[in-house]
Amino acid sequence: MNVIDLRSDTVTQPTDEMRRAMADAEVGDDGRGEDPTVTRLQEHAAELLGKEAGLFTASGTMGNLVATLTYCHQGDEVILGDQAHIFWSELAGMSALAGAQPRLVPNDSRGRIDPADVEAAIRPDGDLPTALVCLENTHNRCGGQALTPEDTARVCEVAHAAGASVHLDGARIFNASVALEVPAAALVQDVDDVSFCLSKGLSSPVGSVLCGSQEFTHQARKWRKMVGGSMRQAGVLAAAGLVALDTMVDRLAEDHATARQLAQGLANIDGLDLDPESIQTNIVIFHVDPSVATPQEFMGALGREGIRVLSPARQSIRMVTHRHISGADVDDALARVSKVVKQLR
Ligand code: TLP
Repeated sequence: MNVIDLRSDTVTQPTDEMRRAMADAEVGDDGRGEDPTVTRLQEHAAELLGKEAGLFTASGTMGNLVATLTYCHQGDEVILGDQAHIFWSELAGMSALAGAQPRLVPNDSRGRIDPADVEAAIRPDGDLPTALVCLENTHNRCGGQALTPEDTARVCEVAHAAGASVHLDGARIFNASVALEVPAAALVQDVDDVSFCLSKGLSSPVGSVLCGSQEFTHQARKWRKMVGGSMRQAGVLAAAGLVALDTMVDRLAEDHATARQLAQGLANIDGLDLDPESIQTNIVIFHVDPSVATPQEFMGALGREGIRVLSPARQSIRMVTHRHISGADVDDALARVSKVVKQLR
C-alpha cells in the first residue's frame, strides 16, 4: 500500500533541477558575506517582495526569532494572534531568547486580527512598551487563509501610529499571492519585514529569507550570528532556493486545486465537518464528530490505511496538499478516509 503523506508541505523533496543547481553552485564564506549564490538569493527575494534587502535563515522559526530579537528589548511586549504559529509552535523563543512577552488578541476564522483589538492592547508609554505586532499570511492554524493587502494595512496603520513595528510570518506568502492573484510585494508592502519559507510548498530542502530595510537586515545579521545561524558555503542551499523561486511559485495553484478537491470529498463523508468553500490554499482543517472517534484514534486508523495527517487542535485534523499529491492521490485518500470512518462508526 502506498503511503499518502498529507502531514505537511514540508515533506516535499527537492526537484532534479534543484539538486543539479546545488551541485553546481558557486559558493564562498557567507559568514563574511562572500557567498555569491546566497547574495543572489537574498537580492532576488528582496526584489520579489519589494523590500531593500534579504537575509537567508536556516528556517522559518529562525526568521521569526531573529526578527523578534532585532525589534525587541528585554521586557518589551509583542502583540500577536491567539492562533499564531509563533505562539503555538516556536517553543516560546520570543520569551526565552528575546525576553519579550506575548500579548494575544483573537484571530478570526480567516486568520485576521482586529485592528481595534490591537489598538486596545497597545500599552501607553510605560514600563512594558509594545515593540512589535506579528501577522501571519497564509494563516496555518486558521486553515491556510490568506490576508489581503487591506487586512494587513489596517493592522499596520494602528501599530505604526503607536510606534510599534510589524513583522509578517509569511512562511507561505506565495500561496497567498497565488490564491489572491496579488503580487507578493503588494501583500507585504505595509509590514516592516517578512520572513518566507523556501522549504514548504516551494520544495527547497532548507531555508527561509527574511526581507526588510537595509538597516533591519544589517541588525538582523548580527542576531542571526548570535543564535548560531551564520552559515559558511550556504550557496549549496541557496541555489535550490533560487530554483524554487523561479519554478515552484506558479504551480502552487495545483496544490490549492487538490486541497479544494480533498475538502469537497471530505465534506461529503458523514461524521466529518468542514466548509469546502472556505478552502483558499493548500491547508484543509476539519473536525471529526466525537461519536466517530477522537482525533488520536482517527489519526491512528488513518495511519493503518497509509494516510498520514496531523492533529493541530482538539477534535481537528489537518491535511496539507503539496507537489507529491496528485488528483488521483486525493481520490485514493478519500476512498481510504471513507472506509476508516465506516469502520470506526
Ligand atoms: N509549520 C510547520 C510545522 O508547524 C510543523 C507545518 O507543517 O505547517 N510559520 C508558519 C506559519 C509555519 O507554518 C511554520 C512551519 C513556520 C513558521 C516555521 O518554519 P520552519 O519549520 O522552517 O521553522
